[in-house]
Amino acid sequence: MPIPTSITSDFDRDGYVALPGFLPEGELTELDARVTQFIADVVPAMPREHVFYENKEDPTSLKQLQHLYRYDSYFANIFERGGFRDLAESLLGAPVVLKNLQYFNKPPRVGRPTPAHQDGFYFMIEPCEALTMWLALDHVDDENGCVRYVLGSHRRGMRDHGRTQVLGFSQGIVDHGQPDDLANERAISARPGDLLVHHALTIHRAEGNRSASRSRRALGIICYAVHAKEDATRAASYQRRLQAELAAAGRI
Ligand SMILES: O=C(O)CCC(=O)C(=O)O
Repeated sequence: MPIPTSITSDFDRDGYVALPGFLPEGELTELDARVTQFIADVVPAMPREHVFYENKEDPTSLKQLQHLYRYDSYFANIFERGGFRDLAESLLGAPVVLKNLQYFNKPPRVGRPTPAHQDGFYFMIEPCEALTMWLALDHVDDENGCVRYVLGSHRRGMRDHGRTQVLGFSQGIVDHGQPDDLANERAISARPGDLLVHHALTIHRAEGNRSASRSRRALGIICYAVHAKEDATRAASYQRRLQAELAAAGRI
């Protein structure tokens, strides 16, 4: 599928692009039903390091799932079928490999903020050529915690990150909130089926969900350019340490 050059040039300039109505209505309805079914049928048997709750005693506080495509081929197929691969390859200008398919929610009232971060810090790849596609499943706005990007931040290199206490976002930018970060931040509202795409160096964050009744669900699809080499030993060792720490603290 050819991708209009205005989309690639906006992505190159801003570090993100918003594509309203990316997923057609019928596919969105099916996806929503599949997600609901997955949560009911598959999640109870998933390993705890792939399932995060705001409060693990409360199933309604589910906040994040990792690697859905490993558990259900429907989710692997949407990457190939839904135009996501073509889009990612056009934006990165290279063939890509699918690395993760995540579910994010910020449950009403309890969904906590997402710390400011750059995904590439987590990815441990060289060169840092990767992107995340964030597909809204709900109406998302300021009240329930929309994604906020720092315009053009993908052109200013990797910032220092440090440990946070936010489950699912263990690293955040230590000095975020500089005048440049604040002046260039853009809050992106979205409707179900809208797609946001950001570069792995783009700074982004989200507020918590302040609404009393509206969830804030999304899928996150992560791709690396095939030539981006992962420091797999370092990444696996970080994951092992993090999971041991979270398990010891009773968080997962
Ligand atoms: O859903 C969020 O709050 C943030 C998601 C995110 O950081 C990402 O997809 O890279």
